[in-house]
Amino acid sequence: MNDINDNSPAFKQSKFDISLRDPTAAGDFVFGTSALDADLGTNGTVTYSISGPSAAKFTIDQNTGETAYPHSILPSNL
Ligand SMILES: [Ca+2]
Repeated sequence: MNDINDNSPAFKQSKFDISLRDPTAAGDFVFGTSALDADLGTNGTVTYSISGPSAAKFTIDQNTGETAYPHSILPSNL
């Protein structure tokens, strides 16, 4: 039986409301979430990215979805 890639990744929530604290250090964790894809194997692999006007202010781990302040900026630049 072969699985086909007929499911898209989905977050448990469609909207997230988060409050950002001032970072105490570059690399500070900001936000974590995960999406699920019901397909098997590589068809079910989820990769994460961030987009939008403020995307450059954050980094995201494409494997875990963990979002953080980038190491390349100082907190005062946020
Ligand atoms: Ca899929």
